[in-house]
Amino acid sequence: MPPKALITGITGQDGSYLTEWLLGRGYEVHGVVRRTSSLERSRLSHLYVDAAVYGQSLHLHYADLDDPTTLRRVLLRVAPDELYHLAGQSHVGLSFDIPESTCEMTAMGTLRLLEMVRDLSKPVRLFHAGSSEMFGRPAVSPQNEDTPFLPVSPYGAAKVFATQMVRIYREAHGLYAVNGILYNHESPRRGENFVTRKICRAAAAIRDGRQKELSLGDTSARRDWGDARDYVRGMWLSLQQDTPRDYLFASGILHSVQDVVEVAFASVGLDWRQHVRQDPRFMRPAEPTNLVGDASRARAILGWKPEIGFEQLITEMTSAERTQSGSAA
Ligand code: F7E
Repeated sequence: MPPKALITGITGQDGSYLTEWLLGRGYEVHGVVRRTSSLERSRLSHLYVDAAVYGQSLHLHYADLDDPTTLRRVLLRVAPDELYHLAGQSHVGLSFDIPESTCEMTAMGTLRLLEMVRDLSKPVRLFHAGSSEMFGRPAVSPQNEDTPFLPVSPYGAAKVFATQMVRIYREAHGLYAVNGILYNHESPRRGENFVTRKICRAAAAIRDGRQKELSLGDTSARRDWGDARDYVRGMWLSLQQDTPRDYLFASGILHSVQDVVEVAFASVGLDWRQHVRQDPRFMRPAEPTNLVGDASRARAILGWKPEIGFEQLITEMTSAERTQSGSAA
């Protein structure tokens, strides 16, 4: 019998890469999808149309984090060995505009899932995607798994609640439950309203004459950016250990939004100065500071280290935008 995995958030960037990673290891993969008026499955479409994969080793189920009865039914029917909980409202800026639904999905949605897992007769290994945003403005840099959380956004606060609940259920109820503290991780499949994708997409479109300028918020903001494909490998590794514990996944290197702009525009032979402008609409009410991670534990116990560097990632993302629009040289 192949091992079975269930993924919430399977249609997202991480969910789609994780699906490929697990299928490549012989897993039967099940995903929870929300009903929407448009079929938001573009990141999985290459698998969805493959008759040898979809309905064979990959299965999608309609359910949602705010519909516990259905979600419980899916969990009982699939009876997974591993459960990867990646779903939730993941845009930090947007969480200032829609804090209630952000907390409902990210915080309460995780608690509901933990309650379901607690009741299962067959034990499951649970991975929960935490975030560097939980550290907010930390007193120490770089951060590790023991650094106190000081979130400065509704999203960060919701993730702290969910992460702490995972720890509580692990200790109090003996669940095999793991938090990954994930720093920013990007790819050509990143959502279009995250800053790296927005910049790479614009650089490609300006280069090809489909766009004139790019409006950004705070370009001095700095983040620890890695590649999503490295991070999903870490998720899987963290569930293959005898003892469940939390792991931090980061590159350990800070770059500014301005650095992303310069690499992306230079990669298509453009001078960013002629195209980029600041727009207060994209500024946030509060920004975290010094979010840079120390992934020593993941390196020591899981043998994990990031393989794709910042410049390679941004260059690939920009080039992918040109390929997708059919204009690559
Ligand atoms: O912003 C600044 C913005 O939206 C990065 C999520 O995956 O990583 C992600 O959250 C920085 C911020 O990612 C624009 O103010 C400037 O300082 O790409 P982002 P994020 O907020 O760091 C963490 C770890 C998560 O867990 C989240 O789920 O870029 N910035 N100008 C801008 N950001 C956006 N989106 N758009 C701009 O125009």
